[in-house]
Parts: sequence; C-alpha cells; structure tokens
Amino acid sequence: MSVNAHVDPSRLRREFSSRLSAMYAGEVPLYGQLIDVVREVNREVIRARPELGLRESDVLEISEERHGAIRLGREDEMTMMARFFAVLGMQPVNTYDLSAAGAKAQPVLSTAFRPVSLAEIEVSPFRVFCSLLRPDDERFFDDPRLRDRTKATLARREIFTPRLRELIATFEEEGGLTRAEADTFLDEGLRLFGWSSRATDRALYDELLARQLTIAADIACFPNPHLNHLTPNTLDIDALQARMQRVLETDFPHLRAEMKDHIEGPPPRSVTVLLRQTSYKALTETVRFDGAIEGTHTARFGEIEQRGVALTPEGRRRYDDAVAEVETIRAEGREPTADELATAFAALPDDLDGLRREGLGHFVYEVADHAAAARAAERGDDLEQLVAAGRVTARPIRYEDFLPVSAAGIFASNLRQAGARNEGESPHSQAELEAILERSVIDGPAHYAAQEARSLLAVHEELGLALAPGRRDELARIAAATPEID
Ligand code: OOG
Ligand code: NI
Repeated sequence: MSVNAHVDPSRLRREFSSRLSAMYAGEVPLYGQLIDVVREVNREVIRARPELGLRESDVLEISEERHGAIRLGREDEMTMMARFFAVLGMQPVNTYDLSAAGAKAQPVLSTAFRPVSLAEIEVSPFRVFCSLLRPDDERFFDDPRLRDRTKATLARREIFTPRLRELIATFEEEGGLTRAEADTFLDEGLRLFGWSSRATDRALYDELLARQLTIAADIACFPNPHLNHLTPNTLDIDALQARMQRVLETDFPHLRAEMKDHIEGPPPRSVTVLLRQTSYKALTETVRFDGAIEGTHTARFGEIEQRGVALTPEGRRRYDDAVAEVETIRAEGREPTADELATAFAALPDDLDGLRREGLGHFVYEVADHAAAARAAERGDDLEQLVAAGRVTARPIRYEDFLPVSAAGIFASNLRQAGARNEGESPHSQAELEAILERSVIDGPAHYAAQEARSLLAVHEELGLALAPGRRDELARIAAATPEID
C-alpha cells in the first residue's frame, strides 16, 4: 500500500470496534468478564453443535461486539455524528421514536448507524445506536425553566475537537483517510466515547433525576457522549444469561450487579428470528461534579445479543402480535411461562424453510451449481424445485437493525426508571431526523426486501426462468427502493 492510499472504511470500522472494546473493558472490569463468559459459552456451542459449521479458531471473531450505544444532546452534535460515522462506512438506518414507546417512553429520537451492503457487513457488522435528546418535547419537559437550564448546559459543551472536525472534512474532500490520518481519527474517536468520571452541574443533575429525566442527566451533565454499553455476540443467549447470573453472584458480589430479569425479543426457538438481547444492569460509578463534589452515576452497562433472520412485513406483523401478547402477561406483573411464550409465537413457523415458503423471512437466492441448474431450468424446473434440489441456495438475511420495544426495555431497566411521562401523540418524525442529519435515513425493511428482490431477479435472469410480468414489475420496483446500495 502506498503511503497516501486511503484506508477502507469497513476496515477502519473493524479497528474502531475492537479498540472501543479494549477501552471499555479497561474502564469497566465487569465488562471484560462478560466478554470472557461470551467466549466461553460460544466455544461450548461450537463444540456441541458441529452442524453449525463453525470453527473453534473463529471464536474470538464470533464473539466480537456487534453494537454500541451513545446519546447526544444537541442537533448539531447529531449532524456532525452522522458525518463522523460516514468515515467508518456507517449510514443512518431506521428512525426509532422512543418517545412513543408507551409506558417505557424516553424523550429521545434515535437511529442506528451501520454498514448497509452485505459485503461491508461481512467485514464488520458493527453498529451504533444513537439517540438524540428532545428537550423541547413538552410531554417530558413540562417545566420551561428546567428545559432552558438543560439546553443552556448542553450549549456550553463541545464534544468534537478541532482536529476531529478537520479529519472528517478531509475524508469528505479527499474521499478517504490515509493510514496516518486514520490512526489519529481512531484516537480522537476513542476519546469522543470515553469515560472521564467528570460531571457538571450537580443541582441540575439532581433535579433531572427527581423529575424522572435520568436520561437527560446522563446526557446534559457530562462533557462527552460516553459509550453507555457495548454488545458482543452470543450463539446461545439463554446459556449466557444463566452463566452470567452465576458469575455476578459468585465473583462480583460486592458490585451487587444483576442481569435484566428477562431476555428481550423472541423466546428461545430452533431458528432465531430478529434479535434477542439481555444485559447486566448499569453499575453505580463514582463521578466528580465540577471538579469538586463527589457523587455517583448509574448508566453504563454491558449487553449481549443474538441475531437471527430478518422478517418480512407479514412476519414482523406476526412477531409484533406475539410480543404484544407477551407484554400483556408482563403487565400483570409476572413472567410468561414457556408454554405461554410458545403459544404467543405459534403463528411464526420455527424452521427456515417454513419462514421462507410462507414469505415471512427474507432470503438471498444464489445459483449454486450453474451447469446443473441451467439443465434443470431447461427441463422446466421452477425456482422452488431448484431450491429443493439444492441447485439454487436460499441464504437467510440476518437482521441488522434494532427493535423499539426491546430498546425501550433496555433504556428503562438501565436508567432504573419505568419510563418518563408521555401523554399525547408524538410530534417526532423521520423528516425531523433527516433534517437534523442532513441526509436521508435508509429504511431497514425496504432494504432487506430490495436485497432479496435483486437476488431473485438475478437468478431468474441467469437461468432464463419464467416470471409473470406482474411479478417481474413488482420485484423490479422493490429492488429499486434502495438503489444506492447492494
Ligand atoms: C440505547 C438502547 C437501545 C438496544 O440494544 O436496543 C439499544 C441506549 O441505552 O442508549 O442499544
Ligand atoms: Ni444495545
């Protein structure tokens, strides 16, 4: 590589996520322990289930972080953050309006910055869930004086250094960063999300907590958007949840830490769909307010996730109905039994082919054996016959996004509050977020559908398979929905 060649953004994203991981484990010893347990459980799953086709030598990579989360206080911070993440090949996907999350609502509007093409995801799927505080939302900030104080405190901070702004501009002008620039960018990026134990304005902090606006305190009373969690990947989240609970009790009793009381997302099944998550709850850490007053803050935690197949809109509708049923049971103050979970999720078949044939999950189709597939197609086999015979493969598309109900549950349990008040309809919208980001927000569901449609069109084309004209037009329309990415 010549001295001035640009570093590939996906490679930079990979380096960034691994350096964030080392930093966070250095800041929070319990997080380092979580990573060890994640690797241990993953190693056991790889040994016990050879049918997964995974190698033990890949356990570190399999266990790597899949996402992190940060929270911002000002619109211009969000604008700059979108430019920051673009350097790492991460685009905003989906709008999550957590202010509309019912009893667990929070006064934030969020998106996730993530890679979008399958090739980039393959290099590093790392994403960052990024929330922006909405202090002008009067459903939460009903006291104008408190709102103004929060905004005034936020107005005084500057989270991006001049050097970091310069590097972002260089990336935009030059189309990339050299190795030396990239190294400085990573150093600056780590500082941006690091933990300093410094806080500001004790009085404001206390008042925000008293008003159930813990999230606002976590943002406004700190000098920078410290990472509030990182999330490695597990192959068996149920085993992980149980193992971590034991580790907390036996090795870390002094921390009084505990796991969340339930795993967010679907129940255990043979085929994981969407996203399952759990976490150890936020630890109480010592902070110093304005360089003088000692205090504590409880916000940073460690999470674990297990990802499965992306669902189609019909699959998602069935999933949402099932979750609603489960939440009704939780609203009675108890955890649903295994039978109740199974009944709630019965409308979603628990096998890949069932999900595919019923149009409930998204898949990418590929011709596996070109010569044999061409012969079979010539004989008149259709797509289903080719898939059944293994001439064409249907690979499930992994869900790369987040789930609003799970996210709200995660916020609530880690902020130690049920949620904030949220009477009335949400005034927030994707258009509002796009205006702040100064770019459009990619629609996750439309993107999965486009990936599938493009693969279907390519397979039909290659093999000369018949497609009803209506169906071809429909696929072409779906494929064009996210034209700028694969
Ligand atoms: C983000 C919570 C959302 C997830 O995994 O759903 C999230 C936050 O606590 O700031 O990370
Ligand atoms: Ni998370």
